[in-house]
Amino acid sequence: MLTIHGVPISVHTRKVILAAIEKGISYHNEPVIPFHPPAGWDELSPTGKIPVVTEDDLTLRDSSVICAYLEKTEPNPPLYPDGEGPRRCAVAGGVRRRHAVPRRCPWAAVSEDDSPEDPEPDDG
Ligand SMILES: N[C@@H](CCC(=O)N[C@@H](CS)C(=O)NCC(=O)O)C(=O)O
Repeated sequence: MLTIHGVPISVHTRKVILAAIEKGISYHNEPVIPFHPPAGWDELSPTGKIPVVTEDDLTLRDSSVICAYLEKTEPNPPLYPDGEGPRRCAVAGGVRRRHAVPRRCPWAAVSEDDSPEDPEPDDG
């Protein structure tokens, strides 16, 4: 079974947990707090960051890498929309490149206030 090391208060850990739940993948959550890590944590996470996923002899670090792995392992339901444009938006939103994401992109994890230089669409 997949073990997700990290605590859900971390947005990156939460992202991985939500991906697993969405895909119906069973997991065990090992609640690692990065500022009070367990012994040997630096071997699992050389950068000290959460989340880390382990499964048998596999160790994955970085939430986007982990989500890409989950997407391959269990393609349904897909985490990313179809089509090049929406997919680019979703990936950019996932890494929170706030000002690089157009406001109209519905998949981007940005609020309207985050894109001040993106003008309102012209209604006319
Ligand atoms: N790019 C990483 C970022 C992970 C990250 O920044 N995790 C934070 C918690 S949300 C962390 O572990 N911070 C502790 C530290 O930097 O020492 C990912 O997507 O997994």
